[in-house]
Amino acid sequence: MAFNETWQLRARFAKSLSDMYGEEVPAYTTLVEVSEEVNKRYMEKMGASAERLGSIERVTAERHGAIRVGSPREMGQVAQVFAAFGMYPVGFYDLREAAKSSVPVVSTAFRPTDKQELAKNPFRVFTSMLATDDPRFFPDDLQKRLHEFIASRTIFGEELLEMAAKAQEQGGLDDVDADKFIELATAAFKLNDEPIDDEWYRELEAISAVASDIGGVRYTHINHLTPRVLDIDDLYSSMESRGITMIDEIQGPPAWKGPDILLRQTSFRALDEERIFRFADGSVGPGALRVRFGEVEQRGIALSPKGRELYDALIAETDKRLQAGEAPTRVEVARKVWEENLPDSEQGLREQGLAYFTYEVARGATVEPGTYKVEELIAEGIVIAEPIVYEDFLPRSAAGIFQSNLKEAGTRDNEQQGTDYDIETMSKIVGREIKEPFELYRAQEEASLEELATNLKITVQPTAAVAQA
Ligand code: OOG
Ligand code: NI
Repeated sequence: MAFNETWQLRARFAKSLSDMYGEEVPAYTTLVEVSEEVNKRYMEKMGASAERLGSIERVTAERHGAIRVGSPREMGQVAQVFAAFGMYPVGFYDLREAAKSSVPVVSTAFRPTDKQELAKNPFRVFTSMLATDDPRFFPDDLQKRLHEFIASRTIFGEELLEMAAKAQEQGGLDDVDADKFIELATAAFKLNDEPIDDEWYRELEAISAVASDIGGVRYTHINHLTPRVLDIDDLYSSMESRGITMIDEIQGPPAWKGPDILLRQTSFRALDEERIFRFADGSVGPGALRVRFGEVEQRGIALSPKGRELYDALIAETDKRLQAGEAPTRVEVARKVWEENLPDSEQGLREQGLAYFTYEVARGATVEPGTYKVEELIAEGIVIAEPIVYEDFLPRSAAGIFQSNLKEAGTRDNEQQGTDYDIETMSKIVGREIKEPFELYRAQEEASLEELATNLKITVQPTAAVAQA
């Protein structure tokens, strides 16, 4: 009997969710097809350099999912399920603060954390928890009913959780168990057709469509599954020419002549979906709701804290100039701001310590013993630098994606004091330590520098990105 290692379980899980979601949302299948065409075109156009930020095998299989849960208990359970797939919590995102409209959630992302695991299968899931205890969104009486409703449902059954614990303990499962486990795990995220209580759903929807999506039903489901493309501008126009309306713009960094940094994302708008409701008069029948959409992403280089600070400043500068009417679109303004402020080469990013890289000895290269700067070794052709890909998310883009799919702004009482959440409180909720993205990238660069020093038998000075506090 064959044994399925953790990464194999993860790859199977990603595939199984993707198949299920394709049946639930046919437009997703179109998005995947167009993404594959875009990637093929890009490979043909760019040759070997197309794969600088990820092999075509990895990128083709790469997806991120988004799910939403209702309580710390459910968050702890989903963390157990993801741990079985080698997916651990990384990063804390407070979308309550990042969004202008009413988005009452706090989030983390579950993903593989080391390089080899990411290369085998990089599946990740952006996971949000409804902040039911935040009085700016949920007044006392509603809070109580919401807590009761969520506490009374079971999304992750005992068998699933037990199998997840076993898979984690053994570092995988044999075939028979694996089949069952993938089936149960996939089913936990399947759209359920149990009638929705109309009155309850609409009460929450008036506050936020995100609140009703999470707390208005007895189940969870995948909100979206996102393929990765190598050229998001091509994807955007290809989708529009197929008659699919995309949100107004691509979120995150603009297209420009320099290196791609962080993450660019866009989506097509949430579609009206028919579901069965139970109405106040007791009748049961179809009604419409609108929460699920299709999203796509292009990934760039991971920034250091200094790079991220610069990125945030550039975004603020873009907002300012856009308001002053400098150019008609955010993307045009951003491109100018980028050109004025960001180095337009990987070397520039490295020299200023703005982004993370790994370093390898060029084949057959040797060097006299001594102390060297990495840039010096690169210039002499002894060392080759490879960018580290950004594996995480951006709160503002996430909020933008949430928001662009809400029909109404919802309500929010800013007179009330919001509940505090941070990476520590969120770690307690998840039941595992949430890793800080910067620390993972930095550790990767540091480890590669150490290996370089060992291989060349030299001392290597810390790079600017690693030398930062
Ligand atoms: C999550 C939105 C965030 C992203 O890619 O930034 C997200 C959600 O809609 O539940 O998926
Ligand atoms: Ni997403």
